[in-house]
Amino acid sequence: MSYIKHSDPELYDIIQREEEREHNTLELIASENFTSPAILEAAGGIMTNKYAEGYPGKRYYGGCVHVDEAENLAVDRLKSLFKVEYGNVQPHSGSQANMAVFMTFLSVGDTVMGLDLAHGGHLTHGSPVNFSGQLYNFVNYQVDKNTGRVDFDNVRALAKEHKPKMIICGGSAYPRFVEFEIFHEIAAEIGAFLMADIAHPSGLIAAGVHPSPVPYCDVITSTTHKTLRGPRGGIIMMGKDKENNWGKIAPKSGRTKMISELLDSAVMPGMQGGPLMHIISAKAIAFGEANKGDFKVYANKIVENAKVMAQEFIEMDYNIVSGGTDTHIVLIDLTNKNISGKAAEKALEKAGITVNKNMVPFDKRSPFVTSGIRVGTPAITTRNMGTQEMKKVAQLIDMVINNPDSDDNLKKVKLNVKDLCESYPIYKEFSH
Ligand code: DSN
Repeated sequence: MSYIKHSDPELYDIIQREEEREHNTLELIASENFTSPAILEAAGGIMTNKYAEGYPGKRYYGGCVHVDEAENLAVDRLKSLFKVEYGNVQPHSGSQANMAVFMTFLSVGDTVMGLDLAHGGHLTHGSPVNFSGQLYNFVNYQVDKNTGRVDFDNVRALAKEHKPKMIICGGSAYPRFVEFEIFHEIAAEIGAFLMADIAHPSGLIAAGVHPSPVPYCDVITSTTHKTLRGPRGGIIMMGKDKENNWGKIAPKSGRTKMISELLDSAVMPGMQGGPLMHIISAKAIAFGEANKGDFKVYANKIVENAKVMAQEFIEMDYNIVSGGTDTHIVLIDLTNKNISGKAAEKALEKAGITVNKNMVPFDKRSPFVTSGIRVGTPAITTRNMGTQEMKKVAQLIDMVINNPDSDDNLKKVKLNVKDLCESYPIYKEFSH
């Protein structure tokens, strides 16, 4: 029974078309996933009605007894999932989680180091079109041209030269393990804070399939909707809470504040208003799901699928950045295939395959055109596709890349995609 169908048929039709699109396409955007029906229910539920500015037990509004229970549950489950002492589940997105960390650890104008966007970083790691690049003095490190992996000689040299107050590790198109331990050594050598942005691999980290930043990083941010398979949102964590002993905020009460207190107030009232209690409730469900044994199986399959897909591409003469993957991401440099990322994304979409164009390290094209595409396995693994299907998906992509201008070719691929999707429904509960 749908209320929207009766009250707003126009929007209902739009949602139906999106549901059809999700069902009938191969979703290979590395940052997307399909949540469980329970998470959908909570994200669309009555908790959206409640204003709850503040934190559990310290709200600006009455009537918060049950949203307090939900937020406490989400925080407790998050802490148990990642084995951390501190968690904040209120950031509306990963970008806002990052902003709260910057507001806590940095002053405007401070120097920060992050991975170059074209080398796999993120807009909030210092891009000039983002608040991060506008408010802070970012210095970007890069990957090594031959290995496609973070060039730690470059990181160390830049760190010694620029003495950043904070180093950020992690990114949005880095296919290899983030080597938190080496970043920690370098940050310790120059007395910098170390922040991990695990928006992409957080589900893999929760499942133990990717090393954990917790022993090495002062503060950790993530989204909740990528490999973690929760609702769209952000989180902040610290393995250990510490005193704010760098004197940025003078203690008014005669007591040195804990960093957790500063992070909490940076999120709210620092830059957000009312928390999205429906999303926080859905986050609680997601953290509970990720703490179960079958999530480990799922996370292992994500990586196994990505490795098989990368190998299939290599066998078809594709240039895979870093020569493979340790994660859910396969980053393909299309330079030798004589097609831009933009043209590939467009042709693939016509054939029912969704990817995003992506810069590759040392890209000569602009971010609007790019020389590569980023392919990810979290969503199709949620559909239960396995290694045989990964080979097939790589071959279908190859058919498109080799003949992107032929409508007949794209139609042929689209029929194959539809057949594959029919065999792996997303929401069996919904009508198809
Ligand atoms: N937009 C996300 C991604 O696709 O990786 C990062 O914020």
